[in-house]
Amino acid sequence: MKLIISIVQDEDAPRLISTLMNEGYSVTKLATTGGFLRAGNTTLLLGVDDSKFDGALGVIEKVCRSRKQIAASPSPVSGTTGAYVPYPIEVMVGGATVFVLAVEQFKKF
Ligand code: 2BA
Repeated sequence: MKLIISIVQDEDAPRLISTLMNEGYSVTKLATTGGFLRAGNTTLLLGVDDSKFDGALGVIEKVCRSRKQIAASPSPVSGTTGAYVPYPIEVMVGGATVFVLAVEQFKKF
């Protein structure tokens, strides 16, 4: 069994969750915040049997799109002196950032 941790954009989350559920996957949704943009994103936890692992990754890849986002420049590191004037920057976000962990044990009580 594997644990898939997938960070996706909020816009993609509803369709991704419903597609995964329709295909028989169990999903947990966490409301998260990206450290760089400091904007909301969605983290999904999926525990999947090895036989269904490729299918889950395929759904994530199919549903999640990359998008350009305009954001304020990150604030300077602490200790920097002077006024901070934010300026807009364009970053490409997503489709999905995926981590895969081997699951040692899976139990439900
Ligand atoms: P954020 O940290 O808000 O990052 C949003 C996007 O900003 C990133 O998109 C990337 O294009 C850009 N970005 C991030 N850090 C940057 C930096 N130091 N300099 C310049 N541009 C930077 P994605 O790479 O698609 O990441 C989307 C979200 O996935 C991230 O939101 C973060 O929440 C998560 N993420 C990405 N890589 C991660 C990692 N190695 N560990 C943990 N979370 C990660």
